[in-house]
Amino acid sequence: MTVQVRKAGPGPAGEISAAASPRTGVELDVRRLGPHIGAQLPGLDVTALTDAQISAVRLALAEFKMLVLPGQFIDDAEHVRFAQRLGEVTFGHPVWDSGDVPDEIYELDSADGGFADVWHTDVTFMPTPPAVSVLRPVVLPQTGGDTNWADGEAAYASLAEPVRRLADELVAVHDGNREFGYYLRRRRSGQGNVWDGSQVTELQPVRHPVVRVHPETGRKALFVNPGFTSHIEGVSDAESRHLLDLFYAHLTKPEHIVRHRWTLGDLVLWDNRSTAHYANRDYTEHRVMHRVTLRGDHPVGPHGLVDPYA
Ligand SMILES: O=C(O)CCC(=O)C(=O)O
Ligand SMILES: [Fe+2]
Repeated sequence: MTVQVRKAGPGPAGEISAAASPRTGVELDVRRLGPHIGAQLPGLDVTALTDAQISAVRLALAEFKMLVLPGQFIDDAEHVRFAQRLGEVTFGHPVWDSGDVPDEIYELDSADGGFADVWHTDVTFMPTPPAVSVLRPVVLPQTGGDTNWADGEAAYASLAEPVRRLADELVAVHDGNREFGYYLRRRRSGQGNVWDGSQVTELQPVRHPVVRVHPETGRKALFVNPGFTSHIEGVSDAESRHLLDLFYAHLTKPEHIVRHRWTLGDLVLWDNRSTAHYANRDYTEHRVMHRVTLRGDHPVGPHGLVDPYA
């Protein structure tokens, strides 16, 4: 069954009605959070969605790139079950020990150094980074700790055409060692989790296209991030630095950002194939977030697949 999320013009209350295909009769209320990225889907219960609603959420995610589903007061098991309906759930992280929480949960606890105040796209240091992340707050500060998402598609589309052509040709290296290498070697004795069917024992840097073609929409997005991209291949160090600075500055222009102020009960989904994100570290109180990720594929560039280890 195909469900189409149809975009309509802004309604009286600034709402977009995105009705699903009349053929299925599935209705999904969509309130856009910006012209390019982000939408709120009110009135859903993620523990009781129909298959058609699940399909509609997936389509909305590819279209809007970041979705907020408010009012989902769920536990870890319900969080994982919802994610399992959207795709194949991965380990919470390729190398991180999940500790007290289920294997599928990646916990970011501010009391334990769990911050994400560097722009990044999740786990791009692996050959198959997760396609989608699903995040919920467990403990929130009174104020602060907002999360920002940058729209890699809008950023790519708004580059000048000759720069887009240059970006299309480039391959970048992503390296998880700076952040997780020591942890994997010392804290886990080189025995990480299973990712893509095999156990992670080292974090070999991987190659990905600088421009990623979305497997569902065919749209192109900038796919480099300061969290994990180490350099651009085949150019000088200075050229790599300047090119990456140009791409990062452009990616994170305010026009390309949606900022979310968290409320307990929010469940936020984002598409890692077309976005990057950053969590503000501007609070002193406790903040705990739980994330579940969906298995992704090998990034495809404008010229096709890029061998991650060539
Ligand atoms: O803490 C946040 O809001 C985001 C954390 C993060 O980067 C993630 O869950 O992937
Ligand atoms: Fe992240």
